Amino acid sequence: MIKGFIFDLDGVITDTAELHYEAWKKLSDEMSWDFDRELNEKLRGISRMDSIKVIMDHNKVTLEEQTVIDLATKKNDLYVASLDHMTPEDYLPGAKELLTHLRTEGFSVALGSASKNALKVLQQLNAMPYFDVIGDGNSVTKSKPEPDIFLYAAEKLRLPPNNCIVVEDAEKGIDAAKAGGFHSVGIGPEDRVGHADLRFDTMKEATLFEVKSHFADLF
Ligand code: G16
Ligand code: MG
Repeated sequence: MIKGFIFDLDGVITDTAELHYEAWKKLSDEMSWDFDRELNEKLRGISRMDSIKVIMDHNKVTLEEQTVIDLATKKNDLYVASLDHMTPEDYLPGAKELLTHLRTEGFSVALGSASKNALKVLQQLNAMPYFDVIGDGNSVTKSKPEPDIFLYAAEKLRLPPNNCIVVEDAEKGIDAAKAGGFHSVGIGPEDRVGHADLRFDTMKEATLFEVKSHFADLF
């Protein structure tokens, strides 16, 4: 029986990928590092420190750990400042409708995000009332593709993974859901989330009706 849903944040509820891109791009320009949208795609769903390491590897750069932390902090300050402009208009199309529908039908709902800024994003969107549990980048140490963040959210919801559907836009996010024994819904192209149990191109198509139709024997 499906009793709960666990949502990723960036790329599922709202499109912060563009804001992350702009902040990493600004830092990279200052450091004379190569950084483009293709590389930004590789940062989808992974933690801040893992992200800067991907960018440095790409540029064949090695720096002292403290310098890396300082640069990641600089990027984060830029990113957090850009969140001030986020408003309740900034849900991805379909996301608010699905969250509202889950509330009216009485499902348990959790957030399972890699971001340490998830609370600020939810507050900017006025999205807190849609969630029973918040799992974010501060809740666990091992990030996706490890299943820890989703296992944390499920435990707080008091549900076994088998009773939950994870909604994710990142390849590593679907890997994490599968590793934890969750049912999964992928948002995005086949080459990114084609390994999910069910896939939609965008959140607009991800209605509760469609999800229930696919997982009919589980509802
Ligand atoms: C998000 C983004 C990632 C970002 C990570 C950490 O994960 O997709 O690109 O690197 O959060 O964010 P922060 O620097 O704010 O802690 P998710 O899991 O919400 O997609
Ligand atoms: Mg995401």
